[in-house]
Amino acid sequence: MKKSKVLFGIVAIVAAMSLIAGCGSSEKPAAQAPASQEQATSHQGHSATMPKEDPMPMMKDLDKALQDVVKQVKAGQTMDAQKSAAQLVSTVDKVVPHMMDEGLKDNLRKAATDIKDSVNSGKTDPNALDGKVKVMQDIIKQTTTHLQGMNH
Ligand SMILES: [Cu+2]
Repeated sequence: MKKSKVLFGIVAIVAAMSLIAGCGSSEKPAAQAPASQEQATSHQGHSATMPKEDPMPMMKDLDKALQDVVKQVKAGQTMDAQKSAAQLVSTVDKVVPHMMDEGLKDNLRKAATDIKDSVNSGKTDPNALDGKVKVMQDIIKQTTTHLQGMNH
């Protein structure tokens, strides 16, 4: 009998504590409400359909993969260059869901695919690649600016 009373007491305390904790945590979203409302009305906001990840580190990956492709093609490391080019395209696929500009999406995809196709052909002329790389770098810049204009 005594044991069950003690047990009941513990249950009551735990229940009271979780109630208090519940109150505390429900205050936070209320305080943040104005900010999220602002996001909802902005057309440039990070939409609910987007993956919950920051695309900015991906832009760095994109830059890195592009530099790797250039280095490896110049060094004649075709296999490595093909891997880096595949990395370039898969990183683009991760960034694209965060973009809200259809034209820019297409340009980014096309620039990455162009480089991949060129590297995969096996006999990439480094000079011809330079032109494609410059195009890609310019689009990466535009994409970074585009993504910075959103709330992530
Ligand atoms: Cu996003």
